[in-house]
Amino acid sequence: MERLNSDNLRIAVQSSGRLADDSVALLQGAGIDFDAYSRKLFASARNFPIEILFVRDDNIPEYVQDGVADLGIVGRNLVVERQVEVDEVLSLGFGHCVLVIAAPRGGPIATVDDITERRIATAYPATLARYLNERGICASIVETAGATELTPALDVADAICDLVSTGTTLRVNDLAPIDTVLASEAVLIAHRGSRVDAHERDINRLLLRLRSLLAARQTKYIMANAPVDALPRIRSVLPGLRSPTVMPLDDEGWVAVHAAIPEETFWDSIEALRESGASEILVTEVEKLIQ
Ligand code: PRT
Ligand code: ZN
Repeated sequence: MERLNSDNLRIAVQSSGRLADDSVALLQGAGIDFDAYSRKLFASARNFPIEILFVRDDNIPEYVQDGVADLGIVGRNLVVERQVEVDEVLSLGFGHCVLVIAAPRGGPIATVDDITERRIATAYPATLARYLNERGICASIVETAGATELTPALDVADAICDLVSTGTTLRVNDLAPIDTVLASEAVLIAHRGSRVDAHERDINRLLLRLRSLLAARQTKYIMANAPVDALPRIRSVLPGLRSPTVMPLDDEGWVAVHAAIPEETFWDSIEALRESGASEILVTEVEKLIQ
């Protein structure tokens, strides 16, 4: 069997499950070339001194805390629940979900005030306990290992505290959310010990790549034509990275305007651009954005 190269940086990712494909795609998008096809216990990158460990997500917080891996990709919900000593380095923009308290629709629990002295089922007992403590609410926590959404119907609990993404599971079980405990997404976490110092250079190289990939995903590149006299207005409405690039067109009195704009306000910018007099607006994806 192949062995781990102890000198290399190690990153732990989920082997299968909700975060697995996006984690692999992120690393590969950052130009790390490895065989993710077989998902053996680990893979060595061919073009970067890093080893990828494929494990259950439950193990990732402790592996990173204990230095089995230097880095890990895991849901913030697990990092918070396990109360591990790691650094959260980057939010990765996938695996979005919220940990919510929910209760049977139309039942006696309609707001947070109603959960006092009630039973709340959850697979996140530490996070829920902290939430209750902070609010001075006294309620009992029923620990579950899965299928938390079924516990009210089985009269094992009066409410639940569980992860939600689309909300379908809550709806199907006739539960309504009453408060948010934690907003979560996949995060990159890092070990705090000396192993990491030895790998600082490679970690920084990897971070630069990941940041440029994440920034690119949040950016669109636009090209538009506009009459020269529309430029002052266009400049004032384009958020751009710095300022737009302006090039003369063959057609006198006209210019081409190029700019990188944030995805978040994309449609607002396009509308403002059109109202400023720009036309023939071309939009493309940005592959990397290195700052
Ligand atoms: O096998 P392994 O232990 O590695 O995986 P797992 O089964 O424990 O974890 P997995 O793959 O289900 O989830 C991994 C991570 O994905 C979680 O820790 C979260 O950070 C994140 N995530 C994002 C979610 C969801 N969305 C989500 N919807 N984790 C769980 N769910 C559950 C939710 O609780 C509900 O029961 O999926 C169900 C469907 O959700 P709705 O709202 O879309 O109906
Ligand atoms: Zn798990």
